[in-house]
Amino acid sequence: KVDLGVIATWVKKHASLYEAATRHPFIESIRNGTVDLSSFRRWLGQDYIFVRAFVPFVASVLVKACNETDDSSDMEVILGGMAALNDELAWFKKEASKWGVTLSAIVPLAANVRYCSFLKSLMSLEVEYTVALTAFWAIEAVYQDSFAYCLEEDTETPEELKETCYRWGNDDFGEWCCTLEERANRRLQMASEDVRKKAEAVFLRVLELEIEFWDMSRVGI
Ligand code: HMH
Repeated sequence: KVDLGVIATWVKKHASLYEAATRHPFIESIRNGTVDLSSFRRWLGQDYIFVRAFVPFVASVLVKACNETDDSSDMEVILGGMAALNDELAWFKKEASKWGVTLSAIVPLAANVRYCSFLKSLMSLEVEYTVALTAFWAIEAVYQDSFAYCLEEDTETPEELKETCYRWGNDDFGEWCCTLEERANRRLQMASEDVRKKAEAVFLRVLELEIEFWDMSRVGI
């Protein structure tokens, strides 16, 4: 082990923003059992809209991987992520009916609209594969880190929210995120300084958008 990967150095360098995204008051409230269920329901409905917009973004990363990378492992890791999104959409429908949330009636709130347009901008052919791959990692890593935190020992996470936490907080998803991080690190290491700078900026933007996304759960309370 010589040194940290590029991504680990960024997480260290921007630790306070990373922590704001992964230890948000909404996540803390799930973890300590004080979560307001209307906030949870709002998050659930908004996240379903987000995931629907996330699918074409991930597809665009897959296309870039097939066109640009020398190594087929990238494609396989991204394809694994896409397959998981198929289950995820089905899960949202099931979970929404359990909580009495009508998905067809959800209107995306401003922060969600901003996040979905950001995803759209990343789908442009002008966005380098390495930059898009880094964004993909960051988006998944924030959820993995946040929900795994709610499943640690001696937490008060309500029983009825554990399945949600487990969806992103489980160890297999954690390992998949690590693999994705390694794939992104490999590309970042061989990238130009210019591309590395762009990828770092995109990482920071994802963190900001994730914070605003969690903030949405608190609208009106
Ligand atoms: C807002 N970020 C948001 N929603 C998600 N479902 C994920 C990340 C992870 O898939």
